[in-house]
Amino acid sequence: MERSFVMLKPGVLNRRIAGEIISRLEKKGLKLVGLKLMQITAELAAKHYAEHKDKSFFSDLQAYITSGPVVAMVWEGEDCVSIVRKLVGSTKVADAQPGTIRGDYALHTNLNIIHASDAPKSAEREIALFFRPDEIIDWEDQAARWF
Ligand code: 3AN
Repeated sequence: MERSFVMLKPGVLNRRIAGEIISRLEKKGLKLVGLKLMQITAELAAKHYAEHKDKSFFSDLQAYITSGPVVAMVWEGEDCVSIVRKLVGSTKVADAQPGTIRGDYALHTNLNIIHASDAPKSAEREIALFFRPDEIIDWEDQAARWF
């Protein structure tokens, strides 16, 4: 089983669409094993987006991601990382297909609503940044035979 780190960025709570987005991941059959509301610090944002620290959009990205609460989540399932990336859609919102989360809910790339790990290795790193091991619940999935 693979895990992915997913984060609903600030603005999602303002728009009252957190439930709708979480529902899309649930309906796919993925299993939610970690969930919390967090106010991210500038330090945590810098660690999370370390690969972008020299990009022109980094300061805007850091300011945005720390501007309000985020919903941090860990999802689990077979091929979870790539499946979630497909549900999320392209980074550039103009390329994000209708039916994907970014395609349906985001108009601006710098406010593209949701983060999802891009590879299993990044998922491990990001989960460790945002969650203590005891905050992830390895619950027994009675419905597993359906998915
Ligand atoms: P993704 O979130 O799809 O993995 P990354 O890692 O390339 O994409 O970018 C991280 C975040 O930085 C994006 N979610 C978006 O908020 C922001 N971002 C990426 N590229 C741009 C860009 N060209 N202009 C503004 N913001 C960007």
